[in-house]
Amino acid sequence: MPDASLGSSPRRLDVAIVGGGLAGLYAIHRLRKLGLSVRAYEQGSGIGGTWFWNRYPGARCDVESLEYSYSFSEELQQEWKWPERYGTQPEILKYINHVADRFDLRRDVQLDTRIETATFDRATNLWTLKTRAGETIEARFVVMAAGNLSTPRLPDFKGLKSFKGKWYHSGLWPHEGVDFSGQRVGVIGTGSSGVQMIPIIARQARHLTVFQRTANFSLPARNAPMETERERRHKANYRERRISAYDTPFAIGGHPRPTRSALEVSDDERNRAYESKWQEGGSISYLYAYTDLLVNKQSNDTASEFVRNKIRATVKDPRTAELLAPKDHPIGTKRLCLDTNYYETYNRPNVSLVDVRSDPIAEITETGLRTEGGQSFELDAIVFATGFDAMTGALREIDIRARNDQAGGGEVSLRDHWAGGPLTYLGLMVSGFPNMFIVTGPGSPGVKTQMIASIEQHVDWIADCLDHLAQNGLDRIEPTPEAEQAWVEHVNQVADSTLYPLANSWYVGANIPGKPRVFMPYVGGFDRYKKHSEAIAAKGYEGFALGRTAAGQRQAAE
Ligand code: N01
Repeated sequence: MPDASLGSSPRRLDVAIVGGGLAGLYAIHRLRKLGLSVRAYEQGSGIGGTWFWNRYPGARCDVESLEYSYSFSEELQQEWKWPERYGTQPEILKYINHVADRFDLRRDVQLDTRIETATFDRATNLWTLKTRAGETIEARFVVMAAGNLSTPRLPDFKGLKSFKGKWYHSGLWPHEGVDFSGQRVGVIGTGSSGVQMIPIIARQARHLTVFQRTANFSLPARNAPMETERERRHKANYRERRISAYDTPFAIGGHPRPTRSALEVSDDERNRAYESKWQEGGSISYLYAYTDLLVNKQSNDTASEFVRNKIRATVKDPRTAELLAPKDHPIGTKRLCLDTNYYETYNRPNVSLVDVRSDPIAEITETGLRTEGGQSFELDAIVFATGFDAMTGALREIDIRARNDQAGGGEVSLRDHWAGGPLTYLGLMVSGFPNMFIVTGPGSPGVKTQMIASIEQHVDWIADCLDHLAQNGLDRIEPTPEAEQAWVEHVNQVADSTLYPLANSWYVGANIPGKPRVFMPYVGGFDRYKKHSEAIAAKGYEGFALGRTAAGQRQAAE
């Protein structure tokens, strides 16, 4: 419900949180413990973020459920029972709602509230946020927990308005679900969302046409009901398992650290190792088979070719198999997909694959779509699994500004500051925008890890930082431009030492025409990042300018 204080004097908070997903909810819990007044503003009509919006058929997490969950409460992680190896969207949303109730978080979440502007005034040392409905909020600090994959993107196709059928985007799926029975359906996009929904839509639709621009690597998930014994063993030392997971690059435990290069072993031995990972299911275990799969092209070629051969052995029509076998990027450099019967689906008589790389979609028509080469497809429904304006989209949609305190002093906007690509220090803060924290922003390892581990690590870091400020009578923190620049350079150097930049992925904004091509996530690993960000805090927040302002002191006293 929109807030009742609308139109009256501004609500004053210690911390305003933007977003009511996994990050925003944990921020409420953690920051409240410091005695701070907090409130999260969520544009959806329910909590859960990604898991609230992405309700497409087959939506499921590709990190195992015993890992993809909060670790902050031992009771919670012991009590919650995941029914399957990988959580489905409804199950994860149920879990998030359970957490909100169990820790009484809802009273500090305001739903149906979109933050449109956020302005920091150096003279008052306050952030002022405005909602679409016209409410004003003042806060000493802001935590942006708006998500990395939360701005759905529709390609700019001509003619969508003229389409007489129904169309959907994976990230804005109708809550009541969609029944495709008897319909001619087109799915555009073969990333993680497309790969998950295609086998399920194929079982319902009269005919399914998949429009593929880039083939993606996908591995079998091997989902199954949770094994009771496995769950018992995991829970017997959950805490220790989490700690050892935090000491790995992906913050995911259970996979021994590789010790050898893929090129150090014989072809037979390597193929046996890949086969065993393929049978085991899951992406981390596969990429973790050898030390150098993400840094050495020749090593990666062996892992890529193994999967291409699996595709060729699965898909009966050789032309379709070759189209599905990715050749333009090394495996793992675009987000590796996990599937259940994805490649097998192309053996169904009611499924066809169209290559829109060689013959791009020209326009949506009244009755379907047409390619530049003149092929026409009659469709009753079109599904856009075309992804998101990743990592920067949600923050760029908010008009974020900071005002100087000198009379007549200028204003900087985040959109301008990021015009050439996102600039952050540690993915946590932006120079020139004091007292604004980002959870798993660009420059953080977040999207390359078990996301909830990164969320908890970032929010804990932010909470410790706010505590440090309070304990020391300080009220302002911002990164120095030098520290920000050095971090951005470091993020890029680390990326350049890997194979990641070889792919046209959303990690570099390649899916958005005109977006600056900058490598956004930190791929040096969660383990290194955690140690580094903690060391920076221990050194008195090295690279940050901390301060005490007259206005800030007054507010703290109020
Ligand atoms: O989006 P994507 P997604 N014409 O950007 C194609 C997470 N996630 O929603 O590669 C034709 O990966 C585009 O083609 P190309 C996960 O981190 C996790 O699938 O740009 N095609 C691509 O095939 C994931 O990486 C889970 O050439 C067009 C597809 O649309 C991220 O979310 C599940 C096009 C978009 O793929 C995003 O995944 C789902 C055009 N004009 C998502 N424009 C799990 O945990 C775009 N495409 C399992």
